[in-house]
Amino acid sequence: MTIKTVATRPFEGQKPGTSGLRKKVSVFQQPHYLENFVQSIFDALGGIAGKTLVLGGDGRYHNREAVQIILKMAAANGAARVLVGQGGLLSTPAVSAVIRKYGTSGGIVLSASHNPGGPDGDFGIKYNIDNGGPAPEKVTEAIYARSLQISEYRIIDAPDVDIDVIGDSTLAGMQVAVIDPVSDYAELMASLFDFAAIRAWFAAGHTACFDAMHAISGPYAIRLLEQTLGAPRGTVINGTPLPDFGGGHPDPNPAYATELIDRMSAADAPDFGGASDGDADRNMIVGRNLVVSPSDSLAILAANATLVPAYAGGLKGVARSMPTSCAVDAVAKQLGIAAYETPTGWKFFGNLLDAGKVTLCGEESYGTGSDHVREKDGLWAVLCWLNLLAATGKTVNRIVEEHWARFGRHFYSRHDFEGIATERADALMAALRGKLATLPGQTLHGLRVVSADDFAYTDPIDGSVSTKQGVRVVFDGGSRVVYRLSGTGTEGATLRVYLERYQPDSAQHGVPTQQALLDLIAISRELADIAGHTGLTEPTVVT
Ligand code: VG1
Ligand code: CO
Repeated sequence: MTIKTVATRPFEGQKPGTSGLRKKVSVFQQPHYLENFVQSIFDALGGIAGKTLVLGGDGRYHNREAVQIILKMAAANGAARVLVGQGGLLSTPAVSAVIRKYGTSGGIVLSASHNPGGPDGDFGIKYNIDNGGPAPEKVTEAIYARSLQISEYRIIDAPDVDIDVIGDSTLAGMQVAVIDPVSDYAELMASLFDFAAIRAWFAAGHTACFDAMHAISGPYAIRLLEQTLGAPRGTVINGTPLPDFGGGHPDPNPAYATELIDRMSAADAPDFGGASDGDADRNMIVGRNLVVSPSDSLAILAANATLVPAYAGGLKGVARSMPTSCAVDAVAKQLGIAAYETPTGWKFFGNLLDAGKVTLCGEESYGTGSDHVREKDGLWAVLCWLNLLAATGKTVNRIVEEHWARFGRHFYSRHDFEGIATERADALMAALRGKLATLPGQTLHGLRVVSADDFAYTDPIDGSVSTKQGVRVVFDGGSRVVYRLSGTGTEGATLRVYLERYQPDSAQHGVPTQQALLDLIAISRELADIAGHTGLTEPTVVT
């Protein structure tokens, strides 16, 4: 087998966004495109000679081809060993778990997460460091810088590796270990939760529906829920991963997980509903006719964490991304623990988790997780909720309502305006930033602005600074409107508008969310002149 050194030229725009490099499949299919980025990762790490890496993806279109290319490049770059999920599959949280369990140098995740797949869909690649979490900004910046300089990459000329049979083989001196994608993760879950109590809950006749949305969580959910915890067969729906996710949009929210939402509003609805995204790191929790807001879910898990064996000793602290509602802050205050506010994206939680400052973290975008791995974890959240249901004997709805009664309700919604021309979106944000200084003290639709800024974050552990992380406008009583541009899309720009209102009065907790937020919605549209800048008078997706 010969090592080839291939001459190449930089591609523009190989800049990782909120979570890795995401582009259309056709972009990744260009000769040298993936290779350039992979070599840039290896170079930015100072080489991978003698190192062990983990490799797997969510099974979307182009996953298998990319796995073969990366294995051959890792071998040519002198890696000692690569642990690859059977079939090239590993969920994002499973990659994190495997990196940590085997103490590898890091890993590569192939996924564009909740973005649609298939030949016309999206593909993505992300590097995770040795703590199991997404590379921090200083690493992603080094990878990007390298991608602009690259002139050659290394790959071996060899037949494809058989990635479908579990076991070890060698590739030009590098060991390839094909591992079961589910086992290590399943073993970790069993160590965290009261499986006996959840098993008894199902045995008593309780029912659940988990929508894997034809994505990678299917095999994990079937193994854990149906084969380990005794949930009836058929509890997991859309459980076979497909390269195009069945043509769907694998994002577990009320707009896209409609099959689950329909089931949970039927007369014979199961007791519990859950769903996960393309790479299985997101989760949606659903009760009967009730979607639990992700921000509330984080707060509820924090308030009840000691019912779960792994967290019985209490929480060290909690963290949420800035646009996530302040519901978890209210819980932290009552528990007397610290609450951190970070920029959007899981990479910002890594240092806090590593330093033992926080145990639970969450994002409004249907992401929840803990210090068991360094990624958000969809099935973990589902198991947390099942553990709570089993331990308390309560329904999802009752747990949520009791939480609001105790802490007050943070009404919350995100309005996305998609497909905006990038220059227009940038102009909108620039105009908004230009206004910030004049806002405090102004009254808009009867609400007084108490502060307005562009969120900047100084990491309390390593002091690194991240600026321009979203514009936030805070009103009397803690209501907020937050604006930022998405960093995961592949076409034009997406403006995200996050809306939040705190309501302490229990008599008002049953008001429909969009109604409770009406004045904030009006303010958000006017303040940023969304229609003027984008031509859009209504959001394209509301969650
Ligand atoms: C979105 C979410 C963010 C999440 C990120 C990755 O980013 O808002 O909270 O961390 O996706 O999630 P953005 O920049 O588009 O708003 V995933 O499941 O796509 O890895
Ligand atoms: Co995801």
